[in-house]
Amino acid sequence: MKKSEKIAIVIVIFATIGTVIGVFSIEKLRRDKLYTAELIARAPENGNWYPQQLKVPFGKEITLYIRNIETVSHGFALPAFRVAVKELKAGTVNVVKFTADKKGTFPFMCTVWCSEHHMDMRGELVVE
Ligand SMILES: [Cu+2]
Repeated sequence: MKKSEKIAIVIVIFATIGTVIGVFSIEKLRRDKLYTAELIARAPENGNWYPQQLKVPFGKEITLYIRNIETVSHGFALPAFRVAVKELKAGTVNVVKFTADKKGTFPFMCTVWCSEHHMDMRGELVVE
């Protein structure tokens, strides 16, 4: 084997390894930005939102699963991040996505008249 052939083989091996490492690095960076959270919707007399104070890390792309475990509809609004679900139907899971791009404490609330205590069906999102 000529010296130039050996060099060519080494270059191909390094290029292949480099590509694989590059792809995995980009994928890891993308995944590091993702964060998943869950919220349970219940009327105040049945325990209210759980957790009532939901903490998420700053700078992440949040996927929020909102599970309505009751037999009545609820709604969801998180005005600071322009996120809302008109109706969380009884027994369903709804998914909303937003970027937690500001730190602080932000209210979220139910937007469907679900019980006489509906106005107390509130919680807060803490981005830290
Ligand atoms: Cu409600």
